[in-house]
Amino acid sequence: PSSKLLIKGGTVVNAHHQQVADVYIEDGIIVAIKPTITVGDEVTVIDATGKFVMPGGIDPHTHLEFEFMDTVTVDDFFSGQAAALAGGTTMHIDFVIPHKGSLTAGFEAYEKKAKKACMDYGFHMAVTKWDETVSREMELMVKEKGINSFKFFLAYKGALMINDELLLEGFKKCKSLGALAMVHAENGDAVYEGQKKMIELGITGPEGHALSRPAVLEGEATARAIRLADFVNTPLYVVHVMSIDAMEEIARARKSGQRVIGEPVASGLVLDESWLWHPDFETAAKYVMSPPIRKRGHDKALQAALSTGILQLVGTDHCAFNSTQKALGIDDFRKIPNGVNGIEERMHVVWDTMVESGQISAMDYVRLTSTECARIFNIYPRKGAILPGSDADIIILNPNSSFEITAKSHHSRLDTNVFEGSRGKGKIEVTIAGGRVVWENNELKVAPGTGRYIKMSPFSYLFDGIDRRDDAYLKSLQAPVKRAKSSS
Ligand code: DUC
Ligand code: ZN
Ligand code: ZN
Ligand code: ZN
Repeated sequence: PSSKLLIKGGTVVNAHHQQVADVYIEDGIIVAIKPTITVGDEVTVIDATGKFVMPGGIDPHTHLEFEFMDTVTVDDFFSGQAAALAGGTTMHIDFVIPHKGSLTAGFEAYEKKAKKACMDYGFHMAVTKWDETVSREMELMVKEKGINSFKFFLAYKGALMINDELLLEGFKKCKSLGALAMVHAENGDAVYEGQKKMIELGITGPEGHALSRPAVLEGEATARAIRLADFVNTPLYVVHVMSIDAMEEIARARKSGQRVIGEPVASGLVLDESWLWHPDFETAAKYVMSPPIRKRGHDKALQAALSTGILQLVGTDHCAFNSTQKALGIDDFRKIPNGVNGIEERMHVVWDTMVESGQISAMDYVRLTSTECARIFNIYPRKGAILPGSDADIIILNPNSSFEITAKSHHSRLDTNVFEGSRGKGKIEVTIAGGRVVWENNELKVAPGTGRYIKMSPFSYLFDGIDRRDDAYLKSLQAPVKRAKSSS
């Protein structure tokens, strides 16, 4: 296959501009975007007339080959990424989970898992305990390993959860490193109590999952994390915003000028809680994720928040457990592995619900699915744009052809799909990753080992000017008021 590609006649869409143009690619890099480009016959030409040519999706939130809740997700760095590419996503950022509390060991384990990568990827890192070693390891991760974001869990008591004291230490460390703090925001103590209560009441099915972690607990933890981030004066990224409660806390903080980013996920934008009451365990269990999918109404509110700028980008929390794994919780919803799919569906779901419905433009779509993520994690414009010099990660979306989502035809290893039966206009017909056509005519051409690790540097634009804010508390640490001994 030629390493030279010309995409002809499509509407090239960036987050702030669109135009009908040709895009010329050489050796994995976008070389030129011009109204008309003529090339020799050594160049492969793709006709994109009447179609959108857009930056490939970047999924900011996935869990591939994740060891969680006594099992491991079925999608690894190959199958999960292959699925992503078939759905128009050309990069994702996965979460390194420390190994027995060690960030370094966790990172090494994920480096190994990612050897079979077939698309570019980056890493966030979770911090699940606090001591001097963790503090030093965070510094090492930022300075040498290409990590610029750390996630803190306020839920999963007894496993990943940390308390407020550690959260504060973590926030301060993030600030000092220029790294972005992220939170999983649910009140883990209250969830734990609620779960016990449900079991005592004999509610052992998946509906107990929804009942034990109501939206108010997501709102509480979101508000707490936002206020503590304000106290430390560091930017905050709230992962998987599932409820109006959490979204409104983000809206309020942003209105006051605080740098808070909110990430809804594909499932939360279109699904509703009623699935958890489904009489068939297998059906209900596949919708178990945390925070839970909420009542009808939250989905539409999250869409609206995206279209008005309250929320900034869309992830998935792709965390794939099949029916056999979900059945671990047949007698106790607390043992149902938490997680739903989305890495392959996100781009179609967002196009269908947001663009086709007229809520946002094609340019907004690019921003929410790709550009904003690249900016936040400091890899723009290498990623997230169709510009000369950017990586050739590109999708061609046909607004007039249809897509359909079903477990029978998807590329994930899952035996189910929470978006089963969804259909709509706007099929992603071609995916180009690193200058290679990897998805065309409903065929995947991927090879393990072709994906690259994308290092992410600290000090993104989010931190610009952060220390100019008047911050009496922090200043007082440096210059305590000196008073003469009182002599009455
Ligand atoms: N929520 C999930 O549903 N799965 C993975 C971890 C998480 O926070
Ligand atoms: Zn232009
Ligand atoms: Zn989470
Ligand atoms: Zn997650």
